[in-house]
Amino acid sequence: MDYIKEFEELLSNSTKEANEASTLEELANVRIKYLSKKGLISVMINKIREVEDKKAFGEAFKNCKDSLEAILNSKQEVFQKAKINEELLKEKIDITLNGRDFHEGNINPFFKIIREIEDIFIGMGYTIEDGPEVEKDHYNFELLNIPSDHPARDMQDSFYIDETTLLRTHTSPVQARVMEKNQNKPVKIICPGKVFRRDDDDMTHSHQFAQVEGLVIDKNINMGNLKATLELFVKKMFGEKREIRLRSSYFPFTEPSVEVDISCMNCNGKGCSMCKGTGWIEILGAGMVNPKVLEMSGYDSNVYSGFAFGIGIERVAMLRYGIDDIRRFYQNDIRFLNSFVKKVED
Ligand code: FA5
Repeated sequence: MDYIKEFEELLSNSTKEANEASTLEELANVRIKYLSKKGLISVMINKIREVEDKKAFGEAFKNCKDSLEAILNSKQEVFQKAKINEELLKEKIDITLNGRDFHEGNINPFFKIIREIEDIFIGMGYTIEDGPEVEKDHYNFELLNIPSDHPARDMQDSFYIDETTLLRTHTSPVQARVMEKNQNKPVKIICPGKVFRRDDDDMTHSHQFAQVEGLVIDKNINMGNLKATLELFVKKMFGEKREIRLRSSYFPFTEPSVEVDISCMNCNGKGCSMCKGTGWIEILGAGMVNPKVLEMSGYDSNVYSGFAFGIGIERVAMLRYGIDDIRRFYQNDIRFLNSFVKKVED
């Protein structure tokens, strides 16, 4: 029965050491010393070979091992809780501190005006289409009745990628693409997007700008529908009092064609540097879709007619918000953007 004594001694020593341990590390060392594979209690199992009553030995071994494990586990739990509490105290958050200011962003004025234009036309039953900025000559010119020797190409000289591909010079190629897709079915779309052409940069011109194309095709569409649509758009965008002027013009893809001007916001029509002394600023080109263009895109021009327009987005924004120079849209001057946002929300 010697082993009983031995177990008692091992348990009393290990318990004493466990009670004396003051850190998690010291406690772990006690566990290693007695309970690891070669620990003082663990190796006692080898003595089972020497005893007769193996069952009693086994029970004594298990009791000793379980008792020490229970003591170590409960002490370990106490230490761990104390450690967590200590860390929590160190990480105390002072909720009386003022919060940090964060800067709230705004929608860029350029995109804001696009949304406004879209809202107006959606309200009139239009849907929104998209088209590629890198375009084929075929859609940008050919299908719009501007063959390769046509002088109208000179006015929209552009940035070519190769002989048949260019950065689109206007959003009108979307007309051709939409007609091709719809083939003899009614159409009522707008398409906002970037356009590019070799142009002098000044207060109202840029070599890269944006347009919104509009196209309506159905039976019995006439010039009166076009005029009413543009008048409604201008009044919704600029207010009931803003005047518009239709000048007859020429586009190879519309017949007849018009250019639409709005009285200058900067000088109220008196004449200033912004409107080049005329009192008017041109915002869009429009007209009845040339029957030849309808036919080229697969429509029967005896059944269908349509109108189209191309609005200069920056010009609309300039008039709407009283911006004097188109280049401000591209300079990314935060002072301009901030003052503009306030102005819009006033
Ligand atoms: C066109 O681009 C035609 N595709 C418009 C059109 C569509 C006519 C459908 C008929 C039917 P235009 O080159 O005039 O037309 O340009 C249309 C509008 O874009 C102008 O009224 C103007 O508001 C704007 N715009 C033209 N050139 C510039 C430029 N360099 N910088 C800024 N805005 C411009």
